[in-house]
Amino acid sequence: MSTNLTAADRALPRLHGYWRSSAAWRVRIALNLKGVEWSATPVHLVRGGGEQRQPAFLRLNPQGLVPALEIDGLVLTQSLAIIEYLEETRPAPALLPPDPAGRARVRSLAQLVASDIHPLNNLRVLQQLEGRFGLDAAQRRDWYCHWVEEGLRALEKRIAAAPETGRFCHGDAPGLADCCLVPQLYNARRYGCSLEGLPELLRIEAACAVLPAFTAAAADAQADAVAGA
Ligand SMILES: N[C@@H](CCC(=O)N[C@@H](CS)C(=O)NCC(=O)O)C(=O)O
Repeated sequence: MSTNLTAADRALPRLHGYWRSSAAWRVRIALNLKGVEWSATPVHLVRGGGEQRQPAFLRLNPQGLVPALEIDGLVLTQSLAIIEYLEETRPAPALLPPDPAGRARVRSLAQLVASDIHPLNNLRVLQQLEGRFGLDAAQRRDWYCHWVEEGLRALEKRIAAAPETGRFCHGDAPGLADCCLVPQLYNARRYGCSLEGLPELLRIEAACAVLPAFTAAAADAQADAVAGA
């Protein structure tokens, strides 16, 4: 890390996110696992058409998506890139295994969730399906659960079949893949998707749920969480 940081740079890392955003949630878990103190700036994704689409946030991330993390004088976006940055600048505890094969496996599990399941079900996609193509709430839910269930079934097969799986997705310490799994399961439940036939994923979720880094990162534990929403 640079030694020429200004006072502002040395301020607490600031995570611009939303309590129920699974991408922001991944970063919250990673920050907590690494023991990085951080502060939250909520970006309400729905109110007034979405604060992520307002100029103030677009200046941080022209893509109009959370999370954005201000850290070390930088503004970082894309949850997996942010977590990789944390891994490189704050290596302990490691969220990726030491061996290339292990790292490829963990990144592959993480991307199964973050690159293949999540983008199909993002808010802006659901809003297009509803507003432009006229899907009703039941059809939108069908779409959502189709991709979640298909993706999680594949993830379950990969986790169940692999000797590298331990108490967590890879070995006995939580890592990048677990950061992605936990929020995705929450959102699957939120939309009433089936979690049948996913014993390994649910076992790992339960192992994560007892860790303070995960409980503090949970959607409902965030200051901007809306009870019963
Ligand atoms: N690939 C991005 C995805 C970010 C993303 O899709 N964030 C969602 C919340 S989970 C968002 O900001 N959605 C706002 C919208 O769709 O308008 C990442 O991993 O950070």
